[in-house]
Amino acid sequence: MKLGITGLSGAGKSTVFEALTREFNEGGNKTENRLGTIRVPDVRIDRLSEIYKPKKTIYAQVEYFLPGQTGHTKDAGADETAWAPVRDADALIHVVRNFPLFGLEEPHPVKDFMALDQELILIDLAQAEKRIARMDAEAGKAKKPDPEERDLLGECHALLEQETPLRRHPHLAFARKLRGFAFLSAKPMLVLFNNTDDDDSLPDAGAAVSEENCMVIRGKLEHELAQMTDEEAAELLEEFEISASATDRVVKQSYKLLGLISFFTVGEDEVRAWTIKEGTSALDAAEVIHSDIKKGFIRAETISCDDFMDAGSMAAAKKKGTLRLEGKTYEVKDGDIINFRFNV
Ligand SMILES: Nc1nc2c(ncn2[C@@H]2O[C@H](COP(=O)(O)OP(=O)(O)O)[C@@H](O)[C@H]2O)c(=O)[nH]1
Ligand SMILES: [Mg+2]
Repeated sequence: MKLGITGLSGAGKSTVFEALTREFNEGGNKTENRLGTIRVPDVRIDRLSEIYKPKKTIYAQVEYFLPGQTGHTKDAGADETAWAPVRDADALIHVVRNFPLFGLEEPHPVKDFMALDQELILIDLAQAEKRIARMDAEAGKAKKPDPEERDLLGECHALLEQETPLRRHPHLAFARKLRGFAFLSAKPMLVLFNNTDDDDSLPDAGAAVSEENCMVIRGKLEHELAQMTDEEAAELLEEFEISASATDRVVKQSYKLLGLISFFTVGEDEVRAWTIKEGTSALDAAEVIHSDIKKGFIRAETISCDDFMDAGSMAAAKKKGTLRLEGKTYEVKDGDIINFRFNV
């Protein structure tokens, strides 16, 4: 699962990527694709690790992908090739410039956001149109095209024509029959307004972005913070009156955007976060750890992290009845601590 970083040229994509991943590439090759894997901060794992003092502590991770593009430039039109690198991303981070940059016009964050969003809608529209025309041409033939797919595409087409991104309509965005199209506007999106150092408020955007997932990041400031020692960073945080780096929030939000949650396994050897899709059953969660655990699944000994912290220990939790046995079909919740009982 990875998030593709997109945005107009000069929006701060490279700056944000480096702040998030802490992988710096000063004066390096700007046209190379970059992939960064980083851990998802989680206080629950911090606490569990303090309690169990394991040999290893493993956090969940997310991946960010920065295409080594020449970039989207204004007035380029709906340039499909510029989007090709993020086609297979599971979600998009759209970085929007909200700071003055020498050589570029004054920032117009909302206008910029909409320009690029419209581009992605147009590309989807053209793709849907082409496929619909093909299907309709084949409708009279012996091997008829799938009517369900045709209906879904018709729905997409109508929405796209009204400049509505498909991500607003989950039944289309997640439709199995449309998966092969990898529509760009169907991908979950986080809009990151990249502000100047002394401004941490969302731009006045009105209705235009009210339905989007929006966050503010001060890219340059975060980029500096990411290169500092903890003491230096603390000083800067104080100076700008911020309680914590925004990158942590962005990373957590990214994980959520992908529809991912964590369950935990604990012990003296290892405290570990495991990543699953929201809605995953205990049986399928078992497989994430090992196929044998799924095969020999008996029960999932389960407690929420909060209940565990309340009880103080597994023994106390058992007495209180908050440590319980769940079966194969139990839907695992974010923050469950699970011990799978299995038989091979
Ligand atoms: N003042 C300010 N400058 C920034 C910020 N983010 C990026 N920049 C600068 O804007 C320029 C373009 O940034 P870059 O990350 O290369 O943009 P990209 O083309 O989207 O990858 C660089 O000179 C950055 O140092 C920011 O938040 N504030
Ligand atoms: Mg760049």
